[in-house]
Amino acid sequence: MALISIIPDFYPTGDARLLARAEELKPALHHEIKEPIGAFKLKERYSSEKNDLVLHQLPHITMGKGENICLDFGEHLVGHVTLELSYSGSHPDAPAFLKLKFAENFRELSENSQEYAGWLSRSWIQEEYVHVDVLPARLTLPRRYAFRYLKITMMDTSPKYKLLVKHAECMTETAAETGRAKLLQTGDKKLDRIYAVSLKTLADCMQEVFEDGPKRDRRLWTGDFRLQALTNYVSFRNYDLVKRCLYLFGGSRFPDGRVSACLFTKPTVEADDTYLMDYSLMYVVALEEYLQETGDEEALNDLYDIAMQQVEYAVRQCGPDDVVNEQAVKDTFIDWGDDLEKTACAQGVLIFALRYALRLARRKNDWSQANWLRQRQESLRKAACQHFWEEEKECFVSNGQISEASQIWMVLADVAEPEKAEKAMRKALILQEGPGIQTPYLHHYYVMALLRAGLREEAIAHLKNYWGGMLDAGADTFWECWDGKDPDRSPYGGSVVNSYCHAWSCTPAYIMERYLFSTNDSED
Ligand code: RAM
Repeated sequence: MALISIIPDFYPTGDARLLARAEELKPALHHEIKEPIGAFKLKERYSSEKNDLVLHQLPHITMGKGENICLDFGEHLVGHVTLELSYSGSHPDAPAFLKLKFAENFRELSENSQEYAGWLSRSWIQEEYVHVDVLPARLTLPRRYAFRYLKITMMDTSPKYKLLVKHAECMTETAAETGRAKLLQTGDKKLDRIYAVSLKTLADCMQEVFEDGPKRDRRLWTGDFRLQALTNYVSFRNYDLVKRCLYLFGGSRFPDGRVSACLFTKPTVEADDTYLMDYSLMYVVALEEYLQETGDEEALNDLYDIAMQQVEYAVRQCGPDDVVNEQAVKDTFIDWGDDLEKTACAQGVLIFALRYALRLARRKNDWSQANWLRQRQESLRKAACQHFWEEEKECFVSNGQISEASQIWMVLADVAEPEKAEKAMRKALILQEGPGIQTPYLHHYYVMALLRAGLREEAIAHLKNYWGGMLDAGADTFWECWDGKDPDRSPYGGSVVNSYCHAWSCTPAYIMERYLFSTNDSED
């Protein structure tokens, strides 16, 4: 499924006051200098076989035409790279022509990007061709990269000299105050590591906004943002960054008031011309959760109407039978993959969001709105039960399809009483066929639905299997998509553009802290 929305003559709104407030909340970035902890050569340019090098000998290893050196920084980094280059032999009589490839994980390093033929732009692949006219040189690259490995390939020198890489360093960037987050000790090593890696994932995505991924798309997406905000509350507690993002989304919207699925901040703040109904509803959820954390009256007063607009728009997408219409289903993301029948999911997300909208209305003492929201919540819930629950199958069925996603969103929406919710999630646990779950985004909601149905052990097991599976496959930060049975899977037609540090994958820390190993009980 290619998610490309192009609306000709799209002019998003610009609310100067909200955007000015967002600007005031822009975070200071924290920096550290990091150096490689290891080096190796790939046997062939695109092979996964390597020969290790001794790091302290690196400044003396000469590189001739066609040779490569890979630097391993030992952890995932986001920042700006500087290389100190020199030469051995005669005075260079021709420029050094290098290819630099940054890779978030080892697989990506050895992939040949020329073979990529997917639908997302190949410009996301982090590689550069560089000419260095004068050696020695100190080369600071203008782009910010997200990477653990850097492969330097000598495309050409001349017979008179060879290249030396004297030194390499990265000045990292993050808005997270990493010292503020404590690690969790559960007594289970795998869970503890999952916790630590999910915080690292979040920290690397925390930049001037909550980015979805520092390699790609490097921007603010509503669905990712809600999950980042939650994990941030149990770790780095940067409330201003959450508030800034709420104001940004509010400050630039569709002309009819809808919150966009994602937003650009440069050169100026501008909503993207992509609307996803479930994502715009997550704005409502995220605002309410932010207020639960902070009680921030200013944000409530400034953003309440915007939140209500999202709900009202979505409610208008329901037919006379109180079920979401075809357009709403088309506008709903839920997960990657073409095969998922999303009607039950779209209905579920809407009912779920109504719960949060209702809390907002109560906070605001807006009682007529609260009344209306309650009625809509109840009628959509009843309709969902009638429409999607199938007694003989003991689960929710969406237009003939049984999927994990439908069970998840019906359960999170509290559509059925607890026994039915448990049956639905037990069905999800044993489903063999169907569209499956493609991304950590839906895996997050899967774990939440297991917990809501009272299946705590199953939820823990899933955390360990799924996120633990990424660790076993070498993750330093959690990935945008992962399927242990098909490690090459990509929603984009080629895994070289996948993001290997992806915000929507950062929630295990939140789940463990708020639901599994903490004394603080939370309602949702
Ligand atoms: C991709 C990104 C982003 C996600 C959207 C729907 O472009 O992975 O994180 O929210 O899709």
